[in-house]
Amino acid sequence: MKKFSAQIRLEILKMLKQRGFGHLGGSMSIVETLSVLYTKVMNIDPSNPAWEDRDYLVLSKGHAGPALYSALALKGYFKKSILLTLNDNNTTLPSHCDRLLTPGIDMTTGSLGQGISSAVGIAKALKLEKKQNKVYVIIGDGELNEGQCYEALQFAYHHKLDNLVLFIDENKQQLDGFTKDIMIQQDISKKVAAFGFDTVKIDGHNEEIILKAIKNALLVKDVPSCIVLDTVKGKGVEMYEGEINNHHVRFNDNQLEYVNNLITELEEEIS
Ligand SMILES: Cc1ncc(C[n+]2csc(CCOP(=O)(O)OP(=O)(O)O)c2C)c(N)n1
Ligand SMILES: [Mg+2]
Repeated sequence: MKKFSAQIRLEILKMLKQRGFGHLGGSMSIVETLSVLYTKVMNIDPSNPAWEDRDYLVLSKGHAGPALYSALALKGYFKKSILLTLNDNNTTLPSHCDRLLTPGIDMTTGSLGQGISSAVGIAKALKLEKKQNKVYVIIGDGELNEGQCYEALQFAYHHKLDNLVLFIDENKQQLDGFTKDIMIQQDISKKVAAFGFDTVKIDGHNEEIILKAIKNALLVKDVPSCIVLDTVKGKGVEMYEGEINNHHVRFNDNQLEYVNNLITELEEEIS
């Protein structure tokens, strides 16, 4: 899992380097979660992305597309070389996730709050069909400012969606600042627990702990689960970790050199 995390991080950096800019912070904070889901948890068939028995992943914080695209390419949903077309005209990898363009993307996202609503709908539909598929959904802490998220939480509890695992990426930052300065959120875990979710808060950068939390979540019956991920925005790219402007970065020459060095380090670590 650790190696897969490093590989995802490496691919994100290569994509953003090629483009010269991109959503770095929120991509890096979910690397370990994606790594665990795609190596140890999800029931998927990369050669058949539309397989009807697959588990679903909805990346509600759709701007973190580069992280998910990297995981999908590494799993073989499409060629790794396609990653370098991020944001190009006519690319299959737009900056935000699009289910009609990219193999392995289960829901189009980018308008914050809407992905979690789609996810609870998918989970309800699967329940109605008495199917065993699981639905994983990742939202941002800033995204929680969208009231629509709370409607989805109510819906998930009311409909006993124990086939749903919600991840909240609590990296304490959103687009242009710290969540505490933009909209105080108090204790996110307690809030989601108050909606009836089986909720835990864990280190979002430790693969073993994430795996254990997911395994526990899958044992819960009759209520949905939530795993609050204590994370660092920009994790693994020290220059940007927790930095106020790390949401969408545009590299200058110094930053590009730094990224190049990090790419070399990661390549050595992986080989
Ligand atoms: C409905 C909606 N409002 C505003 C935006 C613009 N926007 C894009 S990302 C972002 C911040 C999101 O913060 P968070 O959910 O914490 O994401 P992360 O820190 O994980 O990158 C905002 C406000 C949007 N995409 N959708
Ligand atoms: Mg955030």
